[in-house]
Amino acid sequence: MKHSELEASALYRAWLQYDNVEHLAASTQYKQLLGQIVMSGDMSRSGISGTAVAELQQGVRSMLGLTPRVAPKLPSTSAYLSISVAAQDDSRHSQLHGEAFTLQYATDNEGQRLVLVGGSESGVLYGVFYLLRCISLGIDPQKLDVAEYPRNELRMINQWDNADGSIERGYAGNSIFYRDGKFIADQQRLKDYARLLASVGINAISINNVNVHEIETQFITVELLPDVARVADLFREYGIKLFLSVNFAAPLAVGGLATADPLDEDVQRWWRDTSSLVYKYIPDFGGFLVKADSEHRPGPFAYGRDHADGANMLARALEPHGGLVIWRCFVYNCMQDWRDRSTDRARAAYDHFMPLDGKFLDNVILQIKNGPMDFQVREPVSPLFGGLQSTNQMIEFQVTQEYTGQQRHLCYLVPQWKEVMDFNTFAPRMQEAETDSIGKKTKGTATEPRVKSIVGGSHFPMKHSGVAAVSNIGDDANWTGHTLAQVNLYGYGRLIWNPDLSAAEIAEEWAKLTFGSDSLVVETVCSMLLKSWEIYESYTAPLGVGWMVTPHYHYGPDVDGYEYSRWGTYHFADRDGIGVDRTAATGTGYAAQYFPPNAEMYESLDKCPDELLLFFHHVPYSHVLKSGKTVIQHIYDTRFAGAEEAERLLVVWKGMEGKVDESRYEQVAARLSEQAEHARHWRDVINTYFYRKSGVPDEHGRTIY
Ligand code: GCW
Repeated sequence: MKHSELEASALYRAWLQYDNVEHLAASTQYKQLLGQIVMSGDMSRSGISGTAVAELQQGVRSMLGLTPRVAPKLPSTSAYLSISVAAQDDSRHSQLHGEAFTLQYATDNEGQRLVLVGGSESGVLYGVFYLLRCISLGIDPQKLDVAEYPRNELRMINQWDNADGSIERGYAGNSIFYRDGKFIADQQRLKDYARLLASVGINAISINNVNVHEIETQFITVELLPDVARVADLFREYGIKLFLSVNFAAPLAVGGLATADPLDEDVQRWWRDTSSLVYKYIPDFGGFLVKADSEHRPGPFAYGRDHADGANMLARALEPHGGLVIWRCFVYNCMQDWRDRSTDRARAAYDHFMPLDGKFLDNVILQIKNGPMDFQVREPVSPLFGGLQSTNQMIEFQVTQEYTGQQRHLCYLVPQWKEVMDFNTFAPRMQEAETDSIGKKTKGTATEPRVKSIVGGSHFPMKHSGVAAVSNIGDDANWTGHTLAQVNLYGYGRLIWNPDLSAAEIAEEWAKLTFGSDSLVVETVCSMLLKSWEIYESYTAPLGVGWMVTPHYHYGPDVDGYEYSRWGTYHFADRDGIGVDRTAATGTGYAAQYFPPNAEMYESLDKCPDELLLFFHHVPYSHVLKSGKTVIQHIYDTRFAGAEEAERLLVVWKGMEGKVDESRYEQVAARLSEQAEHARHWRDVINTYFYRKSGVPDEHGRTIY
């Protein structure tokens, strides 16, 4: 499709539809207020401010049929929007954090105005997107009196794009960054992506897969840095910093050295020189993202060094330039022998990284997956949150639906992320004296030790912290394969801007921006979204056990697909029962990695929540759940109900015909119909497997094969 055709398509415009809203009551007032923009004289007209103004003009033109004029001083008209960046010495605004903004309506004898003040140009840009959202949602401008600030410092998206144009775990076409080993020269699509990201407050992006292959290893060389710099230039205009995933063995692969040992002086020098080179091309480069000693990626273990040695070596190279090392904790033995019952993959990240707490330099951040395994439909929260108390950290989510239906099934992930963010780790409070060891940012004693306050940097003292997630976009016309999966990218940005927003609020906002204000459409879409995670869970792997998927592809049921494999991913189902004993008393001891009372809760068969029962315990099929059902009956009932619910999603969506534009209606209908069909397949495979294993019939005598 040509870019102009894409731009004209509702699929492509995602939540930035900017349809005409002149029929909404608030629009008349917005038209009065937005004819004239007064931009304070000291603000630049290029860079992020330039972007903000261009976005505002484009949005206002499209929604209100009016192009605002921009002037540096007060207009003769009595209504306008004023935009400025807070001066450091202005006491009213000195509290404004760099990315924060205030947006207020004011009126007096002289007239009326909207006043937008950003803590920086980025704050202005976020304020502009906020205002555009208000116009689109029809919010009365006279009620505007907001002070918004992001709760997380780093709000990052990780592309798993490869230079050959493929995307690891991508379910929406090919890369918009690369094709056939080269950067795509036409950057229009990248610009549109930057807009989408900035509109929800994302401020950092790593542009290549954490599995760094041959060509991407050369991104940090003279040959390819000019290309990387062009991408950085584009994202910079939207307040987004660029990071690269690097290959820990780059000194060998491209540096001509005989080793990548982090303690070797030549290696250290090579990374120092390389970092200086990168900063010549990209003065505000964010830093390196590293997957080391994980799934066959090189790392410090090869040289008998630990991960602090590895990360700190890179950190020293980046430090003079203000760069960060984001070091992933996804480290486990992927060559496990399934016969070995003593090794537990769930323990791995904690076992590797806890002994290193406090040993990382100030510009290293550990990036920790939300759960201890790997982005399953249901997992407990990684015990590293709360465990690590003297280390910068960020949480990693997966927006791309690898194990959650691959954007062919509907699965709104914000409710899952919210559960994680709200999880109380019960980590004991830090002593004030300990707070100096790592940095100045906070005393770290004010909040409850929930994941959101830990990664938000307000609980423990951390110099840097935040949230990252694997992107779900590709070059499909609708970006995300399933049009409704756009909500996950939107929701990710909104949630990490403010983790106190509810999943329902975010869904509603997105539905209105995406589909307009028809309340039936909005309510229908929201109800579908809010149930979708539960529905997906109810026909796939039961009770937190995970992994019953086709090896490698991870789409579709294969109960024993990972059972006799090297990946450390087992359910141990036999004729009597199922589940993994991770208790301290009789199992792998994983449950003891939590603080009390979580440790006791998971350790105890009685207290362990049903949805995670099989993650922590091996139980007979006759075990009675808190719901009053036996495990086997729960498996049957939820699979039957799940498949029915999936079918109902389709039926409900069919009611949207004629209410949603045809392209999006048809696209979603096709996906939902595949989901309904596939959910029946899941139901029958799972039920049949457990019926054959256990020999226990369904109480209701339904068909099992
Ligand atoms: O979930 C697994 C994926 C791999 C991925 C890995 C990781 C990038 O199946 O494709 O590799 O996680 O997070 O590093």
